[in-house]
Amino acid sequence: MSRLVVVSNRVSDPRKSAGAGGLAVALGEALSANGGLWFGWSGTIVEGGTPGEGEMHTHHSGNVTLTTVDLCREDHDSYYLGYSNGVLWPVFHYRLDLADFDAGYIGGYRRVNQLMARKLMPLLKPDDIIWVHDYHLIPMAAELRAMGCKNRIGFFLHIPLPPPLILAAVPQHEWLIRSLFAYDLIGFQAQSDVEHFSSYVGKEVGAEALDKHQFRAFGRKVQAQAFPIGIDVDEFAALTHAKEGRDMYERMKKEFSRRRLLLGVERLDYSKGLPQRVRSFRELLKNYPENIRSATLIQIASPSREALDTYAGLRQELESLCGAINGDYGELDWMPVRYIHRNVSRKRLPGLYRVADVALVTPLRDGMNLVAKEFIAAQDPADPGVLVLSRFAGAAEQLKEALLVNPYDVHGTAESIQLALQMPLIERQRRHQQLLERIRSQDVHWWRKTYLDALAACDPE
Ligand code: GDG
Repeated sequence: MSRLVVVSNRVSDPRKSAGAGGLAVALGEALSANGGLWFGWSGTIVEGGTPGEGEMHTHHSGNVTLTTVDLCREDHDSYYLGYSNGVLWPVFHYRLDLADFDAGYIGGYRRVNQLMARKLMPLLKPDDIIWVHDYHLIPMAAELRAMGCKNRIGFFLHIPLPPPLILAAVPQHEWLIRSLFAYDLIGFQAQSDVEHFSSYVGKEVGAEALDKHQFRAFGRKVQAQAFPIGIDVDEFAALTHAKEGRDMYERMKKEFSRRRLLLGVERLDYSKGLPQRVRSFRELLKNYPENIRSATLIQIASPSREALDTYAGLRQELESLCGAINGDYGELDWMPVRYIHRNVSRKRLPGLYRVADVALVTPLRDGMNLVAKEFIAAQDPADPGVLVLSRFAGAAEQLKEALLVNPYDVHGTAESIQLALQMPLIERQRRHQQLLERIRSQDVHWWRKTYLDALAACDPE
């Protein structure tokens, strides 16, 4: 059995991941199955350290080895804040207007990928299977190959890949795509991402399409395919019934016994469409006044990437919108929006999802969106809530029985929210049952196994 080596920006201890997200749990579990190595940044920033250098730390958790590398301030700021989250994140989410194409960032991005490859290379065994995650580490395989690595290496992009003409706005677009050809398998979230990859490599680098999923360019062959990530449905359903989930459910259920609850949960990120959502909610109150004093929006927007100006600006915009709507529509004993800018414990979230009549998952663009799937998993099948889902979330390719909306269309979204609030029980049950079957058959274990089987089956070059 080959050893699995997972490489990601952040690393988490599988034994301490009870409160962590589903992805950390799934990767930890994949590694624990046969023993493995999880490699990435330690989370430590060394003030005044030397660029391209970083101390390595190793500890063991059962049969999983966790090896991490520190980054100096300059590397962290240009690799993580600068190129990853100031260039790749906005452009890959179609926000050219928010990208900061500072020419200095790319140096740090390359330097950190080289540093990571240099530290990982001596730890590798010849038959290890390497699985690299996300946009922070696109050139990782190319760096490893340059050092002579012949292992099978797969990549999974958790965020969307934009169409060729948007991608081409990144000054290093060709280099990024050439770097992807150092992998054996590229996993995307959605079919639309595979289409964008296929059309980019056809148009911009003249790749030869060997079939729908295999492409040859730069003297290498790569396979590109969609593997929609899922959640651990059983684990999530169990959290709903565990003490903290149940306490949350009972407390909120009592409060909302005669009122309707609309719920939004995400990191405060401009890809999630939060201002548009609050405007849609205001439109709902304006056009359907029967919801005044009845429908409440709870919006959890957990703090994220606050060192970047675009995120600070978004926070101000959202807070001013929430303040305005509460000022315009609020009563002494009722406020339309409850906005929470804090992280809510993962153990309590499922209880909150279960009380909600409607989940508003309306990103402007999203690789997949796990909140949509968590909401479905937490519902009571006898009296389920309704999922209002953006057509621009990767999840929309799978979750067709949700009410699909265009989040830019504030009026249309408000109409769909009203439809959701009025949906008869029988239709809610029918939609929920189909959605639940879908997230069960393609859960996080299916995702991991399907991906790793496909990687193991790739012909090595
Ligand atoms: C990226 C891609 C893709 C949110 N607020 C709180 C909290 N959360 C949890 C949710 C969910 C996770 O964070 C968010 O996952 P998403 O998938 O919705 O979004 P991203 O963070 O942008 O993730 C995305 C994903 O990678 C996986 O491939 O689906 O498209 O952008 O699990 O529950 N958790 C807690 N408190 C909060 O306040 N505990």
